[in-house]
Amino acid sequence: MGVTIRFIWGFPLLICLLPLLNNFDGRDGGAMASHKLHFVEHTENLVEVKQVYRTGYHFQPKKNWINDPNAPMYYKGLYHLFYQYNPKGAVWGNIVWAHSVSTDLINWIPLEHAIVPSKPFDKYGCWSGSATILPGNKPVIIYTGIVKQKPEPGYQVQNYAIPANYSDPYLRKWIKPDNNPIIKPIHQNVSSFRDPTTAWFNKGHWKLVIGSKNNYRGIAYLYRSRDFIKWTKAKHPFHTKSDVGMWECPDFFPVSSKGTNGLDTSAIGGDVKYVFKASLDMTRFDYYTIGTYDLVKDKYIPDNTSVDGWAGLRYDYGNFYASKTFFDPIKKRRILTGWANESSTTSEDIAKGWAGIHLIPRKVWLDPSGNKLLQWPVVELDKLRGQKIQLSYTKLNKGDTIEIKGIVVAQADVDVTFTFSSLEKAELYDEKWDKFPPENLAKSICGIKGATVQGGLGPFGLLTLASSKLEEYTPVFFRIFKTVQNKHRVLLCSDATPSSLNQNEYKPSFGGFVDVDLAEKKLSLRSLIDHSVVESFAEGGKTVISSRIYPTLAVGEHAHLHVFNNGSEIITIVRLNAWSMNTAHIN
Ligand SMILES: *[C@@H]1O[C@H](CO)[C@@H](O)[C@H](O)[C@H]1NC(C)=O
Ligand SMILES: *[C@@H]1O[C@H](CO)[C@@H](O)[C@H](O)[C@H]1NC(C)=O
Ligand SMILES: *[C@@H]1O[C@H](CO)[C@@H](O)[C@H](O)[C@H]1NC(C)=O
Ligand SMILES: *[C@@H]1O[C@H](CO)[C@@H](O)[C@H](O)[C@H]1NC(C)=O
Ligand SMILES: *[C@H]1O[C@@H](CO)[C@H](O)[C@@H](O)[C@@H]1NC(C)=O
Repeated sequence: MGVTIRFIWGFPLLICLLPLLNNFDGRDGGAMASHKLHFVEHTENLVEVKQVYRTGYHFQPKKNWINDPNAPMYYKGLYHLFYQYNPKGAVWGNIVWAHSVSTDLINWIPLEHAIVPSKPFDKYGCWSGSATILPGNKPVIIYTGIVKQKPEPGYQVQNYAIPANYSDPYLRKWIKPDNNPIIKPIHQNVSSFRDPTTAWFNKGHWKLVIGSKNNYRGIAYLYRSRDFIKWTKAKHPFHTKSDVGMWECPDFFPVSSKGTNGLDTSAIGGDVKYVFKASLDMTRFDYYTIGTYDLVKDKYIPDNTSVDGWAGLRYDYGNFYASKTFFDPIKKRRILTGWANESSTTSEDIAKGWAGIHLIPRKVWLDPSGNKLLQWPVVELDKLRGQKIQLSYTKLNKGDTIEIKGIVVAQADVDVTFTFSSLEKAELYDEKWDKFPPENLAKSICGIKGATVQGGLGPFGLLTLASSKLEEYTPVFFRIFKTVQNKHRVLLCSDATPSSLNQNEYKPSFGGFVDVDLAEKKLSLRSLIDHSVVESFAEGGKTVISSRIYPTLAVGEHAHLHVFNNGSEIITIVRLNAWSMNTAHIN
């Protein structure tokens, strides 16, 4: 479960001032769902809302609320994605497991709901869970069921579900056997016991972990089973950490220390490291550590290079939560998928009829340094690339902007490499900044040093979803600092502060440091722009930031894209490729 239970039914409906663009059709993929008008639910007066903010190639249902991705897997030629979904509206509630399938992780076909509340063991909700493929190619799902509404947010147990027909590659029908629940809370806080992981197998047992807490201690409880039905709690948690709060949606998986291929969740061996991820309910970010798996103690131990806490590594320093990975046995890769909530208000969500998207599935693998992951959009995304614009060896002086024209910039993929001749002009890193809470350091500096604050080496980067006179824009940029010890720190910012004239939106100045060797004096940036989302990957996926944005002017064909430099060091665009993205067939 990835949602804070703070929504209440019955919001008074305010139809907000969404810009109503009459003839906008900036999407070049034909008659897609995004062109349809939807009717606002929960109202007596049905109101038409033009869908200028719907994404063209990010995963969304046709309408309503969506949160966590659940049980992603590959089965008989199809990728399966389940997700937490409210069939009745654009706010959290009435959660079922909706289900879509795909052959390429980009285009999706919707199927009937896979798991819905119907039995005493899930009467009040079917919350997040994971799939495991048992020997003989037999998928099984374990998910959290809510059996009682009290104590809030609900009394939680773990249930399993199996396909009704293993011959059906669509896995349309799922059976919830009557011997559920298979795991009940014993000494845990019964309302903080959820989101079972994919199970892995070793030493004669299947093992999985369940997210929990005890006061402010995050806990991943380990359970073992020989037959997948009878589960026993291990004496010790698999991993635990004080002062972090509830661990939602834990994920545990091996990564190879050689190459970029993924590994099956049960892999063990010499060239294998491990990743443990938790979704921090208190900060609403997904953080992870790299570590080892002690098979004797059956425990995960983070490496001393990974900070284990709020200031730890994040998959994404922006809007990204409740993520999950799975192993793709066909392309031998591990794929990460996560949820991005809205930056619009609840009443705006109700008016537009939907809330939440999933970000583009990313391949993840271990950085050669061994102390972080690299992430990159799945290669299948490239098939959506259409009209292309290219720039090379173009200089940007301080204050210069170059507009990228000739593509649909509100639905685009931009990949750019910058270079500079010296590090001399890097600004001094202000030691006072170290007083910011470490988990907010990069974001705080991005807040102080926005694109309009001129610098030495940077800021330089992209101005995405910009209006014609820059009344609105979302800058995604680098800025390089030099510490008193003469070390360089590279900051990536995705700053939504100037993104919208609408005062009600959530507009954080997300930021993350990029751990990069500047010897080559080069930095690369790829941004996936899709109407209300900008997903940016620095340096081949070392640092990723996603922002959800709701401009009022920079929508559709009124959006512009620029490359800019606002630092005194001259920046050269070595190469810039930008493509219009075709609209994917999604649900
Ligand atoms: C199971 O699925 C297969 C493949 O779709 C189908 O041919 C068969 O009729 C299904 N069996 C049942 C009992 O529905
Ligand atoms: C149990 O969980 C609930 C809901 O998250 C919380 O209000 C309560 O403080 C928790 N109790 C303990 C002992 O952690
Ligand atoms: C971190 O762990 C490695 C072994 O994994 C060890 O060699 C190194 O000394 C440790 N560093 C610190 C600061 O504890
Ligand atoms: C560059 O800085 C100047 C001075 O603050 C500012 O007016 C301008 O808008 C900045 N350019 C960008 C692209 O932010
Ligand atoms: C997404 O919405 C913003 C604005 O309401 C909140 O501040 C975030 O906490 C929230 N993120 C998640 C993961 O729920």
